[in-house]
Amino acid sequence: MTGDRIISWHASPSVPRFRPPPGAVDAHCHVFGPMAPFPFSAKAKYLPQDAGPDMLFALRDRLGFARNVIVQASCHGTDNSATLDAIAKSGGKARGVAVVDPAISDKELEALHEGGMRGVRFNFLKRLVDDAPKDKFLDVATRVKALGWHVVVYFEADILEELRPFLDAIPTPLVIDHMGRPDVAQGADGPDMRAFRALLDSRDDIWTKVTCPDRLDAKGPPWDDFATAVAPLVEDYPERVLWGTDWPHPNMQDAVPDDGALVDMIPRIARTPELQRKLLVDNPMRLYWNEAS
Ligand code: 0GY
Repeated sequence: MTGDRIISWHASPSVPRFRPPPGAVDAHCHVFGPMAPFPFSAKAKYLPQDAGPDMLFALRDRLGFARNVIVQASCHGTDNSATLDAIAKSGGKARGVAVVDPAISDKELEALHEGGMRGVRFNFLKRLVDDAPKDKFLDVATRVKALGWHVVVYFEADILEELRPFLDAIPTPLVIDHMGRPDVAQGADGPDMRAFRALLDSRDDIWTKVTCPDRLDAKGPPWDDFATAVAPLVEDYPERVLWGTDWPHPNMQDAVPDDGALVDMIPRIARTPELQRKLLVDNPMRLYWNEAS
């Protein structure tokens, strides 16, 4: 990968008007580098500027959050060192989701667990990864089950049907990134949301991140289509939703979202204090800070 390193995050995000409840978790964010100690993968599809743990924790505090779940970004490939470094520097306030080479040993998986990882991510976006071997992913899923982990899957709505047999075979709890990227302009009852609800209804251990209005709502801020399409989902699956900033917003350099405005979307999709507490505190704590895991 060559070319200029990109900046995909807002230089001075606003302080949100909405104050998250105490103990709120930003359950989908990343770190990029820093590159000197943690070089990007030779297979990276984008080359970002450094966005390391200090910046992430400063944003966490500015937005009024208490914890982070740091998802290994594709630009770091299967070397989880940068994510583990950020978790270690968090003083117990971060956990992680790893991306692994399917040939990883059980011992290496245990070391990732020790380092704070609680899930593994399988990415099916062709613009982000070269291949997504389902049979090998299933083998990994079976092995991480023993650690009490879950599987995070990232895909776009047009391949949901094709992925169903694979998703159905995963033996751990499943977390779907960004609701499988529905077209939110179709509304809460459009074909994409209906297909996604059918997936959620097929098992009671499938969770989703109600994230990324900036990626999913083509009309842009104030992201009304996103609010309309997503609020009913939060109401119908209150125990199985997670929320995150997605900072530093990989690949969003042409339309960097204001993280404060993203936080101000929360009361538009989780419309009561009880729903907000489940979304931001109870659910992510159950998945990532469960003492039994
Ligand atoms: C996201 C979305 C994207 C990127 C990555 O790992 C990544 O690079 O996840 C994307 O470009 O859609 O969830 O961060």
